Amino acid sequence: MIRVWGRRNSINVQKVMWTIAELGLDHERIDAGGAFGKLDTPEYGRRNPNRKIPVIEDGAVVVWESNAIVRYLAAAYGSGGLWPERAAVRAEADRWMDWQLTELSPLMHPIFWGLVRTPAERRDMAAITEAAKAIGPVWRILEDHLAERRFVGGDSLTMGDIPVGCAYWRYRNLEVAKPPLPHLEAWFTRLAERPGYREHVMLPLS
Ligand SMILES: N[C@@H](CCC(=O)N[C@@H](CS)C(=O)NCC(=O)O)C(=O)O
Repeated sequence: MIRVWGRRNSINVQKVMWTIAELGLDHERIDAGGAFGKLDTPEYGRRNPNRKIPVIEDGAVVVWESNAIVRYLAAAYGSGGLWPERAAVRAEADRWMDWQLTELSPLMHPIFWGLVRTPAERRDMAAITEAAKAIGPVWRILEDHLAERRFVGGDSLTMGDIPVGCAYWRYRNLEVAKPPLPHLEAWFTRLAERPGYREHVMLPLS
């Protein structure tokens, strides 16, 4: 049984929970982080010295860093599915996972935190507007990629869809100016057919 530490409104926990759902793995999730706390104990520090969520325990195996957890689960339990067997296909999936962390997340962060987790009177609207303007062309890169594919890695869902799929749910629900993204919307419709995406990702933003 896999134990997941983390609250369900964290995007990084959502990546892990959606992956677990896709793989049909036996699991339990323990609320931690945010209002749930629990990250300051010596015991938690031994699990993750960064004192962040998510962390998973799979028997004696402990993994932190959400995209590393998704890769671990896909490799251990999803070979030929979430984890493409061919290295070239796997690299296609893999790079969009790094892209989410390095290109998308730094721009998503000020928009999401500004609009969702900051009271209206304390919002830095200039910073939000600037990040929203900058992120449109970044999303357009994935938009163009999906013009010729059903999923990020090709014809079927792979681990590559998971981080960007979680980020896109947030983006499409944030009230900022967006460029037209018809291929992303078509891909989103395909993701929304998946019970694991609906249950763990398509939640009200909080
Ligand atoms: N790069 C890390 C980031 C982890 C992270 O920043 N987690 C946030 C939640 S998304 C956290 O632990 N925040 C402290 C808290 O929730 O109390 C990952 O992808 O797992």
